[in-house]
Amino acid sequence: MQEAEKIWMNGALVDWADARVHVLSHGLHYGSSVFEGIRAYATDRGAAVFRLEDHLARLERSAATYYMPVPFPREELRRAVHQVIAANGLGSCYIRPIVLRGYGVMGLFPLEAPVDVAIAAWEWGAYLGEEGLRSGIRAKVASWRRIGNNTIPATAKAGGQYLNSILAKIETHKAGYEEAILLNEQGYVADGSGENIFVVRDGRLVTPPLQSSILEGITRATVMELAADEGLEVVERDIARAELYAADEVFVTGTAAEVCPLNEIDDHPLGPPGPITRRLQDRFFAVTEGRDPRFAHWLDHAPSAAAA
Ligand code: PPE
Repeated sequence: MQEAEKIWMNGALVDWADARVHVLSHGLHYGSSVFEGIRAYATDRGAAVFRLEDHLARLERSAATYYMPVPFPREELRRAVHQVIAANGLGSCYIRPIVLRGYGVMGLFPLEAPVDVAIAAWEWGAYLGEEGLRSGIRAKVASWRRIGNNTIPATAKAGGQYLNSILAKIETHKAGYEEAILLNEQGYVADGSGENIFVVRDGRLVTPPLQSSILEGITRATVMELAADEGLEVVERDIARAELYAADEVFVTGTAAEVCPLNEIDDHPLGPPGPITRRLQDRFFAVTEGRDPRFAHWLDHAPSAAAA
């Protein structure tokens, strides 16, 4: 990974190498952490964090699901995000806040463990590759099913649940594919290992509903709004596996992955990225890079030096 200089930890900036937790931290043993992935983009007015408020709200909801109090108010975390970007001299970057059960208690009852909060930021280019963004990637349906909603709630972005994605990712990587698609316990399409998924057919967008064991993706919500703005119909419904093969276009969305076309699924070619994927991808980057004034409210600009 591309290291930066400073990480915000429990209220102060520390050197990158000093942002440590104890090896007996609860979060490390039991996956009891919640986190966010956020991106900032370089704009004409400096770095702008995309939908920061929405990400911090989701972080609070994720923590609340696990009865974990976040020991800092949202406004302080918002300032901390800007502080980390500024302290590291970053423009376009990926931001990773994490709230974890810390050191002090062992065993599964976690409520007495302290809660630690850290925010790191670093340069992270195209998650699925620049070439992937341009030409699409090859994906395969994993044999591992997405964790059911009554096993671990998909709506909370918790560390432990990613073991499921990691199994799917390794399996499909070893098979020679660039991304895994997971079906849920009912056998319908859920999502990618770290992305939501959209299918385009006859000019309409279809995406799995929240109850199908997916994360309530912020990029998903963004794309749904941009699609509506483009006059495109978006339907949330169960998607059968074979519908992926019959689709006109398929793409995935995520903070890390952005809007990335798939060009092949289970060795069924989908062809080069289609016009609707392209249009939404172009709109997405125009919005995140501050080139679309109508969606400027999604950009959280660093406070100016004078105001800080
Ligand atoms: N589903 C899953 C399972 C998921 O992990 C993500 C984000 C999404 C959907 C998209 O959510 P959103 O970012 O709000 O649009 N995955 C994060 C972690 C990726 C990683 O490798 O780490 C991300 O994109 O930051």
